[in-house]
Amino acid sequence: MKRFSFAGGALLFAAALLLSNHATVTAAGTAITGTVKVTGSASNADAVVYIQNATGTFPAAKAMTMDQSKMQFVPHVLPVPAGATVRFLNQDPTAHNVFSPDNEKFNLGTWPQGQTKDYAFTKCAKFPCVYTLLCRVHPEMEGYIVVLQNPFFAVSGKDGHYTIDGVPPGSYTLAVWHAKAKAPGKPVTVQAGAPVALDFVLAK
Ligand SMILES: [Cu+2]
Repeated sequence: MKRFSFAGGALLFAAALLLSNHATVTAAGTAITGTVKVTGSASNADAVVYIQNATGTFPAAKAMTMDQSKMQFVPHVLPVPAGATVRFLNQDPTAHNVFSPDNEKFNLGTWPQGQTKDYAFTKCAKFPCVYTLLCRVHPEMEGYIVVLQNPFFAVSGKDGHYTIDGVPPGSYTLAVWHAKAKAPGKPVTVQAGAPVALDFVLAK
């Protein structure tokens, strides 16, 4: 009998866990989707669309990676939430260096294929906080890390499409960052269960 009620308690506990998981999913919010058009450019990729300021506590940033692959930074543009650690992996048979002349400036040194260096983006006072990434060995290499105030952001694909998932209900400014073009932010009101679509046209 005792054993039975223990099993029952375990079941209840499991059900409660499932319910609380479900509640988290429901509270995870609404999608903002749309397209970005970069005027005069063949590609609409690599625009960062982001919520300028959000309140509340956010889940801990997951691990982010920025590779050095085929003599390029991959991805070309990596948005991360404030405090995130980025792992830089050299995939090439040649040594790469990674440094940034922006903000607090950093230089991670030079390292060979298969090795990584980590850097934590914890020093930004205002957002977006943009770091140009360069390599002293290969001056043609360039990438960007865009540090943002919150985790609600997305990068556009070549077709310009972007999707920001899980935005909590509220009124925000939706802004866009691109290395070579710009557009003003737009006000957006997000309601639970009502996906929002917003497009941007960027110009130099
Ligand atoms: Cu290099």
